[in-house]
Amino acid sequence: MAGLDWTYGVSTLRQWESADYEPSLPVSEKSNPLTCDIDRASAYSIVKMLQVCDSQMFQKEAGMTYQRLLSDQVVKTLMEVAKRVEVIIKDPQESCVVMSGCGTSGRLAFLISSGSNKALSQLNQSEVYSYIIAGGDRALLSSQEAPEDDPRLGVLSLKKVCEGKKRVLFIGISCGLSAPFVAGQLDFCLQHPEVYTPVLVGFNPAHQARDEPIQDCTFTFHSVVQRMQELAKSQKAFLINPAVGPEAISGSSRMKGGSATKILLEVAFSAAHAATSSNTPITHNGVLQHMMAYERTLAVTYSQTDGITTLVEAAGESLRCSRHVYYLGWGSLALLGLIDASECRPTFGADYEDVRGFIRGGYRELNNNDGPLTSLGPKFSIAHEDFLHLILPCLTDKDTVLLIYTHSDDATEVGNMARRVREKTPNLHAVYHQADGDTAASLQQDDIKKLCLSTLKITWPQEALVSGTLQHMRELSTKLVLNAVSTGAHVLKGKIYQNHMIDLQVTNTKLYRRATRLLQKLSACPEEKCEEALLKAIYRVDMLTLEMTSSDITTHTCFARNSTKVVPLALVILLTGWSLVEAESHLKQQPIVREAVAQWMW
Ligand code: F1P
Repeated sequence: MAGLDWTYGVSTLRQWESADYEPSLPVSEKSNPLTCDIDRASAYSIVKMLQVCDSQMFQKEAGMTYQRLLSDQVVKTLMEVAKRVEVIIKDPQESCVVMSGCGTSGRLAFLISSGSNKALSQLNQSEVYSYIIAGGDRALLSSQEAPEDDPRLGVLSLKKVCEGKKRVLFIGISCGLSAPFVAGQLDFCLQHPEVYTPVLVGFNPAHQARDEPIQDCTFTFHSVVQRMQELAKSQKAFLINPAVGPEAISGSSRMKGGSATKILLEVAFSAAHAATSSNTPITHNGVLQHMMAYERTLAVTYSQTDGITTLVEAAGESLRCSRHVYYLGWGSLALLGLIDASECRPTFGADYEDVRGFIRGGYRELNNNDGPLTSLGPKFSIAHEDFLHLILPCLTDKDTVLLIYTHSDDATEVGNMARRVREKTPNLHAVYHQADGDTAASLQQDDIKKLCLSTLKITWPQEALVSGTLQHMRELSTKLVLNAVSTGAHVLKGKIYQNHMIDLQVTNTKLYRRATRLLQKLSACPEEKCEEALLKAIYRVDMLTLEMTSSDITTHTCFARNSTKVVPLALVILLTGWSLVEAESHLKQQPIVREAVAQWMW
C-alpha cells in the first residue's frame, strides 16, 4: 500500500482496531492515532498523514473485528444491490433508486445520482436515480445541520420523491449510522416492504449504530439496524457498513466516509449499468477489481504529494491572513469544489467566504432538483460569472485561486479565466487531469501553466479511459486533493487541537454529544460539568436558568445556530474557571483556538 512505509509501522496503522482503543466510541467518532499531532505538523506532513489515513480504507480485514471495504461480505452485498439496480433500470416507469443523507452524505447522494443518471443517458437508458438531502437543496451548498435530527422530515421527503412508484430501492447513507433523518426513512421502508427495499450505507459495525432515543419515535437508529439485519438474511434489506478507520480529523466523515460512500455506490451502479447495456455479468471479481481501481486512484493522487503540499501552504497562508480560497471548476469536478467549500463552515466554524466554490455554467450545470437558488443569498451565487462580478474586483495576492479542470474541458475558456485572475493576483494554481499520452491537450495546457504559480498535473493511465471509470477516478482524486487543501489550510490556521476540531458547530444532537465528549477529553472534567459549560457558552450566560437547563437538546442546538466559538469558550471556562466575559475577551485576543487553550493543557 503506497505511503505505509512513511514513518508508521503496521501496529500504529491498526491500533484503532484494538478492543481497548477508545472503546466507548464508534469507529466514525474515534480519533485516529496517526494524526494525533496533525495540529503541529508542516503542510507536507499533513498531506502525508492524510495519505496514510486514506490508505486505511483499503486495509485488508484482520480477524473478525471489522468488515472492511474489500471484505467478501461487502463485495457480495454490493453484487446483490447491483442486481436490484439492474432490475430497476429495466423498469424505469414504475421503479427508481433513491439515495438520501444529511450533510456530506446528502451531497454525495446528489453527486452520485447526477453522475449515474448521465451514465444511463449515454447508454440510451432512462434515468432512475434521485437524491434527497436533509434540509433540501440549499443544504447542497450550505450547512443545514438541524434537519438531520428530524425523522418525519425524512419520511415526507421520501414519500414525495417516490410518488407513483411501485418499486423503490432506497439507499440511506449515514456514515456514523446515526442520523435520525435517515433512520426515519429506513423505518418507513421496513413498514412498506411491498414497495421499498432498504439499503444502509455507513462505516460502523451494526452494534455501534446510535442507540439514543429519537424524539417522538419508538425506534432508534440501532433498533432499525437490528430489524434490517434480520431481513438481510433473506435479502429483503441490505447493510453495507465496512469500517474505514477513524477520520484524520475526528468525526469528519466528509473525508473517508464521503470517499467510501462514493466508491461503494459507484461500484454497484457501474456493475448494474454494464449488466444492462452489454450483458456483462455481475461477478465477485468484477466488483473487487473495480474497487481496487479506486485504490490505485489514491496512489496516483498522492504520488503528487509535493504539488498538494504547495496548494495546502498557499491556502493556509490565505486563511491565516483572513483572506480567501476560491475553487473555479469545470464539470463534475467543480461540484466537488462546491461540496468541499460548503463543508468548511460546519467542520471548522469557517465563514462561508473563507473557502468558496464556483462552477462553470452555474445552476444549469448543477441541474439540482429545485433549480437556481440564487435568490437565497450571496452564498448561493456559484457561477463563474458570479466570481467575475462579485469576487474578482476585490481579489488580492493574499487570496488563493485554484482552477480545477480536465483535458476535455474548453482550454480556451480556462485560459481566459486564468488571464482574468492573473491580472489581479499571481496566487493562481491549477489542478489539471490529463490522460496519458494526450499531447494535443498539453500544448494548450502549457499556456495556462505559464499563468499559474503551481500546476498539480494528474495523469491517468489509458486503462482508465478504456474501462470507462475515468470520470469517477478524477472525481475521487479531486475530492482527496480538495479535502487535503481545506483541511490542511484550517489546520495551519490553528483550527484544530491535536486531531479534534474544537470550533465545531453544535447544531444537531450528534454534534452536541461530540462537543460534550471533546470537552471531557480536553478538560478532564466530569460530563455534567462539561455540559454545563457548553450550555453557558451556547446561551452566553454565567448562571444558567432553570428554563435553560430543563430544555431539550433540540432547543439548545437551535439556539447554538446563532452562537459562535461555543466549544472553545466552554473549554476556556472549564480550564480557567473564568467568567464568560473574561473567557470571551481572552479568545478575542488569541483567535487561534489551539494557542488560546494550550497554556492550560498538560
Ligand atoms: C452527516 C453529517 C456529516 C457532516 C457533519 C454532521 O453525518 O451531516 O456529513 O460532516 O459531521 O453530520 P452522517 O449521518 O453521514 O454520519
